Amino acid sequence: MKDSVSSLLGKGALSEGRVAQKIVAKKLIVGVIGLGQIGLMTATVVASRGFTTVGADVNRRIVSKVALGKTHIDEPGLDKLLKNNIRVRRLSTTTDVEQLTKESDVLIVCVQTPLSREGRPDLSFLEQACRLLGRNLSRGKLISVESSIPPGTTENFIAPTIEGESGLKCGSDLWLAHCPERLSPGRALEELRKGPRVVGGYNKSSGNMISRFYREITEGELLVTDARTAEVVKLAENTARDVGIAFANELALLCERLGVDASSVINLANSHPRVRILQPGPGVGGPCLPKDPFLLTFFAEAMGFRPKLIRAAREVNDAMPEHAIELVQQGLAEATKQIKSSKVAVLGTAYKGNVRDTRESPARLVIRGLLGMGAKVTVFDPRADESFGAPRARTIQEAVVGADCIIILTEHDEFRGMKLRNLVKAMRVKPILVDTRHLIDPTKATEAGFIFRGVGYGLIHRPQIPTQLFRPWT
Ligand code: SAJ
Repeated sequence: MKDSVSSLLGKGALSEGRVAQKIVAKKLIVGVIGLGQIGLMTATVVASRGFTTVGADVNRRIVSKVALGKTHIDEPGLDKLLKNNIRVRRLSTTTDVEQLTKESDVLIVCVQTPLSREGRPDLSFLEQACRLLGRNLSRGKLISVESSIPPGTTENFIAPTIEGESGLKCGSDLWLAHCPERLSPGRALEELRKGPRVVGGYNKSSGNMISRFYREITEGELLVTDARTAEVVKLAENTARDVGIAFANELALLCERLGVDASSVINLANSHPRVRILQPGPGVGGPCLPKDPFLLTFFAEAMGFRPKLIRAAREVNDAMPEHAIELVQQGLAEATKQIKSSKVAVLGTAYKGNVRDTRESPARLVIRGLLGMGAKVTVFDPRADESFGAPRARTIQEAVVGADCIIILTEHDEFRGMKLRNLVKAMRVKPILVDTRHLIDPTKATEAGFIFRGVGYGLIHRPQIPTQLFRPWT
């Protein structure tokens, strides 16, 4: 590459000023490694900001698809933005990471960091990417790792791997930072373009240089810190949400026991200016929340720290699909029906509302559980194709016809305005509605003829609280 950063720099000290000028002038080539959800959206947004961008993936099918301007990811606005950038040739794709590394000035690593079967962080994809990078690097490159990684990974794993392969020194021959991705499926492009970003530099100059690059990508604030802090920040964000949801779920179970409606409790409590309780549901899914608490705690645990709250929150959330099944059983018991001979219509398999993503969706466990108990299950999701082994219906009506029970698992907008009386008419006698997402007004459901159950809905039965509990001394 004639005017690449490395050729400009020569052998002397890295010149931050000259590279910074090239960043502002968008004269750098950006290589994005990994064209999964994060990588593809990142590459598209970086290209749309005016940088010549190349996306690489080992999966040839994805690479050829993206090269034609087609996406394998369902994200509002992505399709159009990708097509535009491919058309004007600002974005291209390759399977050749080695060539990409040689030609790019900025490298953004977006490979997956899953948990292994034994629940350990699996950094093999990251290691492979760092080795390939290291073997093909030259001085003066900017490397940003966006993948979620356990605390200490940049310092103790990424930098030594790159240095070992390249013979270059991170922080002096090249700039390295961990800039955790922060995009929520459904509004990801907006968050990439406008959201604040944390830039965790391997050293001070890495943090400064790489934040200059992100300055050109997002209009949001750039918060520069060290790499290990950034690693903890990312995982803490999702763990805090997981713990918050676990509180909402436990509160919902408590309200069911006490004969109170959790939905009213949460709305009223949230009128307090410093309280923000999240929503209970059928469990926590998606690619991040079920995994990130383990990435956060795994190494600390190996070093002798015993997390209590974080682990308990995971247990509470993991138990919710089972509770959703219990609500179906409760409803069927009230209708004097057996689960074995019943037909259950499941509405929603996506892990959250208004997306088609079903990764780690609680619907998987609910559907498998119902099928395992002998129920006949039919699934309808207006957005997701996955049905977790149950037959799929094409419409709500088709799913509910002849059903004994409906269970709502995802808060898609399509399920909000359902005509309850029409559903009742299509179902068998004593129809049951289980709402795990607080989409349906329980009074309206009962008026329409349903036996109603809901996560956190305790108004079915308000138990007498034993009087001796109030005066244990008498
Ligand atoms: N959920 C509830 N109750 C709630 C909120 C969510 O039960 O009040 C459930 C959802 O239904 C879903 C799961 O939690 O099953 C996760 O949904 P989410 O919207 O909380 O999170 P994700 O996985 O779609 O995206 C998260 C986001 N993190 C935070 O909000 C802290 C996003 O900003 C991150 O970029 C993303 O993880 C990521 O990639 O790390």
